[in-house]
Amino acid sequence: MRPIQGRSTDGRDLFPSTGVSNEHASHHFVQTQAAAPGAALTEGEVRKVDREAGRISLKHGPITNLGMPPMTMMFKARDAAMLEQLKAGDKVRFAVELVGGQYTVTRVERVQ
Ligand SMILES: [Cu+2]
Repeated sequence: MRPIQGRSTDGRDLFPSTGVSNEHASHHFVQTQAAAPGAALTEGEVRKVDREAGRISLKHGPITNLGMPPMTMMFKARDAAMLEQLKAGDKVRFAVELVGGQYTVTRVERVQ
């Protein structure tokens, strides 16, 4: 096997100024977060509140401390009382942590 090189056989540069060299790995460092775990607030919208079960369904943006992409999913509320003021359609900011293997909303506040 011949190594892939940036030069053709007559010596000219095949990829003169694209910058597509061996810097690939460095891209990943751009996304590194320095925030304390569990501290970041995530934007979301309430889809459903189940006060009996102490659960809430949220359509959420990226959750940086958990590395989770945007989606709609069910969360456990750390305290069912947190859900009293909330209803479907509310815009919220919330914090999520993994507690006992469950994604748990540890803080939630309504956004006007
Ligand atoms: Cu999710």
